[in-house]
Amino acid sequence: MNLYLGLDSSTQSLSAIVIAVGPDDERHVVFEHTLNFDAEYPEYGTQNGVLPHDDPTVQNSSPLLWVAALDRMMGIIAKESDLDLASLRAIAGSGQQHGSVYLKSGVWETLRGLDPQKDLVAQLGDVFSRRNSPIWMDASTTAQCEAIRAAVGGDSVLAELTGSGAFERFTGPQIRKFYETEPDAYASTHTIHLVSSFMASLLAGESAPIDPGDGAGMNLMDLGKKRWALAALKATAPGLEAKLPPVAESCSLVGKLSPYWAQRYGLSSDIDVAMWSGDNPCSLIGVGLVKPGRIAISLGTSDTLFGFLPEPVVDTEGRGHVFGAPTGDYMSLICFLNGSLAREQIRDAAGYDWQGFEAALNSTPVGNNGAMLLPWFAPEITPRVEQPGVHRFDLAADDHPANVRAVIEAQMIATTLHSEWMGVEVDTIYATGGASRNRGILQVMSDVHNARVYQLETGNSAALGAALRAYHAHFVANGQPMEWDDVTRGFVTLLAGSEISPVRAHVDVYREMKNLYAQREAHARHSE
Ligand code: ADP
Ligand code: XUL
Repeated sequence: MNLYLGLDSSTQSLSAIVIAVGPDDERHVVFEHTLNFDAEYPEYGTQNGVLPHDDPTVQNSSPLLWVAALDRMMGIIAKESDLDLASLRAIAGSGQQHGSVYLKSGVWETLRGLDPQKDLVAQLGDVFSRRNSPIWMDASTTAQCEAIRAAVGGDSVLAELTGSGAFERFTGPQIRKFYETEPDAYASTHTIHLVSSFMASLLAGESAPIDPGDGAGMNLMDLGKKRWALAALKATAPGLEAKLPPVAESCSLVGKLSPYWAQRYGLSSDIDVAMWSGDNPCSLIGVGLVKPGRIAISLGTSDTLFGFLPEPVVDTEGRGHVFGAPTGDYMSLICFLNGSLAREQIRDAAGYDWQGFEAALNSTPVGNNGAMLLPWFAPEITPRVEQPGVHRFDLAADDHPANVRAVIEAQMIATTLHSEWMGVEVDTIYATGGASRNRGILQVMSDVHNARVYQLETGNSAALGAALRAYHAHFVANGQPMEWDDVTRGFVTLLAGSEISPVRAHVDVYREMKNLYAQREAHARHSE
């Protein structure tokens, strides 16, 4: 058996999945574990993985918390699992996208000279030129987005070049804000990493490149050429090129596992560290979207809708993104910030647990007797909404069951309205993420999209995708490239009995409702 480890450093947790490939090609997931940040690391004071801040548009987390979780997870895998770690061949990972880590000069010497007797947190306390990392939920860079757009010649120029118009959470606007508000700290920054490349660097003990999947989430990378776009860098901050690691293909290796891990946890020093990527590119692999025609909807902290693209198709209206796919192709993505966040607000206001939430959803009629809401509990990414607010139509705030249905219908209608630019005829949707276990939600998804919906056997598609990328990269490095279908075979499997089909009468109700929703959405945004 050969083992491959996939790690997923997400907003709220660090997860690990180990896959095994046997001599007769038998394939199994042999280990899964999750460390929840809030619960396991109360000393960092995060709430849902985010540090509280007076300004609700500012959303930071602590890079040291991610360091602590990686150290603990490697310890759990090495000491508490029954895995035969002599068979561990490669590690890859997935990181929440857009988040950035700012490191002082000297960091790479520190990483190379780590003492395996001490934990990582004790040794890395002083390597950051910015204590906290802005993450993808941050919406505080509207002014910087404006400035970058103006400097490059408009949003559509930026989108053609980098795959996306300027978005608040993207790393470029975040870097510009850091440069503007803390110029000295910016000047003392030697390297700026993404969450993904930072975590890969910790494992390899050297600065890891950024892959085109996560690099495309920065507003800084030339999407076609897969290298830094100098015009975008110039529009962002001075001296930026020297602070960024290079871009390298997703299927390449960063190096070998550094001596720190080998000595601290008795692991072999011959384990490949493969490139990390963003959670959405990793999920693309983890749900088996290695060919065009199907989409996946991930219902996590945020909701995302994504699909494989053989060629980059840029959204000229600026709602969506195109990223590099780990296969070397492209992927389309739209992100809804008010995903689980909004569902949790409605659930908590009603005092339900998830079972109660699903029962309430199922007890209310399709179309909700005309009641509707716009679910902008926090500033929304798609469509762009700066001033949060929940708009209710023919809906009393204390009618809890109707609010449950209204939030789900709103979210699912928004996913179909805002994905039209991708031009994909959707007949099949793979549902993933924490809320995909809620089959009531999946029925609404199926009816709104008029498509069959399937769940996958492994819920954490980002961690699974990372493990599969480790497997692929290890073979590529050994001169034996594999077809992606061959990589995912046996691992990405539909959950038996999970198929949900659209109900014709419901599809008709939602077709009508979609138009009304679009009008109300447009009206609410324009009167913002
Ligand atoms: P992340 O984006 O952090 O990776 P996950 O994909 O792990 O998030 O999803 C976690 C979320 O799933 C939780 O915050 C919770 O809101 C949601 N969730 C868990 N179980 C259910 C359920 N039965 N119904 C709806 N939502 C659920
Ligand atoms: C994608 C996005 C989110 C994060 C969540 O653009 O912002 O999906 O990657 O982890």
